[in-house]
Amino acid sequence: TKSLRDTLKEIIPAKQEQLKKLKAEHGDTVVGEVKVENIIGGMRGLKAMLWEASVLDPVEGIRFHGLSIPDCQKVLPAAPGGKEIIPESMLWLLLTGQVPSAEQTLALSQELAAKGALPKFVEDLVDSFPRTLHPMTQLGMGVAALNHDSAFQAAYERGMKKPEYWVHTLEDCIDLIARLPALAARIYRNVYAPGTPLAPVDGSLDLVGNYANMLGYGENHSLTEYLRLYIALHGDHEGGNASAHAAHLVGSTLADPYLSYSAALFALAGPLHGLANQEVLRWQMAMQAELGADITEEKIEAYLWKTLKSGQVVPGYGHGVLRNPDPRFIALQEFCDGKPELKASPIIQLVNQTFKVAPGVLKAHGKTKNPYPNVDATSGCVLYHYGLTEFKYYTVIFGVSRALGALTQLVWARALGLPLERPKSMSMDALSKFIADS
Ligand code: CMX
Repeated sequence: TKSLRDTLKEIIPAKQEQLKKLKAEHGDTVVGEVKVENIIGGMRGLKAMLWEASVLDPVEGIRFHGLSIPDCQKVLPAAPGGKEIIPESMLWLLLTGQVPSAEQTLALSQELAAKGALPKFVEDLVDSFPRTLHPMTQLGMGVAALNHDSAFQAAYERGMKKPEYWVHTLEDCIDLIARLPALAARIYRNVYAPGTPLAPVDGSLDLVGNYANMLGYGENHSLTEYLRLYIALHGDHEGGNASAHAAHLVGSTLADPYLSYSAALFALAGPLHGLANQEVLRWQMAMQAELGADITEEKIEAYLWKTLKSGQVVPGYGHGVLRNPDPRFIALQEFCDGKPELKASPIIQLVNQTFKVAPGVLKAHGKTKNPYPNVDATSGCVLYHYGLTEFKYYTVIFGVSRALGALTQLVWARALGLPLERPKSMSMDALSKFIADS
């Protein structure tokens, strides 16, 4: 059976050819127009980036190399003894566009486990952080420090040739993905259970099996399966979202994958992006506390209006691109529906009840372009049900996941020789002058 590296070696020339042809034959084809509202509106909707692994349709949601989430759930291999997609099979799909066999997935799990231990100086660095430093800050700093061992950077200093770029980038990306669970679990231990033992990476476990084990939840098969699905599903959401775009921008300077991905993590740490799942839980719990035991849809509706009238957003609802309920939200809801203890959980029931009411309220409110839930509307609440109640840590789990897509793109950016990103900016005066002159 073919290895990941051989598979990539085989498919890269055709992709390079495709890009060459696009550039030579269609370089001046017009794809869209740039309006003033795009320039002042966060470039929303502008088609201006190349991103290979996934495409987000506003109505259907994300597709990974053309496969929808339900398609992936049908064809991507699970962990031995599990049912849910795992990050290894998702990573293989993202990188190659091909569905790996169970054997290929297992080989990747074994390679990641073999490379999963942290260098001692990174352990010491993370152990030196104050417990009060936000876990996302710790994760970003830990990832940046891992560039000490960057194969890309070392090869660049030696003077490697361009066709070699992707080879060393891939090695860094694999090493980084392998080390994320040990880094993220160490941060969890240090912040929430200092002084307690931390399991070493176990060569017989898959990536998330190890992560759950190091977090201290190795015995909880149901939570481990949830984390496998969660981390696989959050892996990529096309290129324009803030974390993926940050990695792409920094990577375009030929900064190594560790530095590029640490930039992505700091974007993910913002409340409008990855921090939202933490915000959702805080908000749903405040709702639960205020509404008491007998929660009706009328009471939820009144609470939603109160949130909106106080000038806050409804966390977990709305999206920069999506215009339908997020299929990742639906997949996580279905995971809960299949487990009686999750179905009976008060916090999951509250998420479901809110889902029945919130779209109507947001439509009546009339501001958001998408009145439906995004994945964050439920993801943190499920973690809470499982006893993983440390809100501030949730974005770290998202950060372990987003590496799959952001790092895949770095490999492809190097294989395709994509250039430094450098859009043109304009001042308001320059814009006004342009409008007056045109
Ligand atoms: N509740 C109330 N108002 C909302 C809203 C919500 N959930 N979502 C959007 N709006 C408002 C916006 O604040 C904006 O108002 P102003 O015109 O006063 O500035 C208006 O509706 C139009 O916004 P939009 O074009 O629909 O949405 P954006 O693309 O600007 O923003 C997002 C998208 C996700 C930041 C926004 O919907 C939001 O703040 N949602 C709540 C936070 C959240 O769930 N974030 C997680 C997103 C998923 C992720 O990236 O991880």
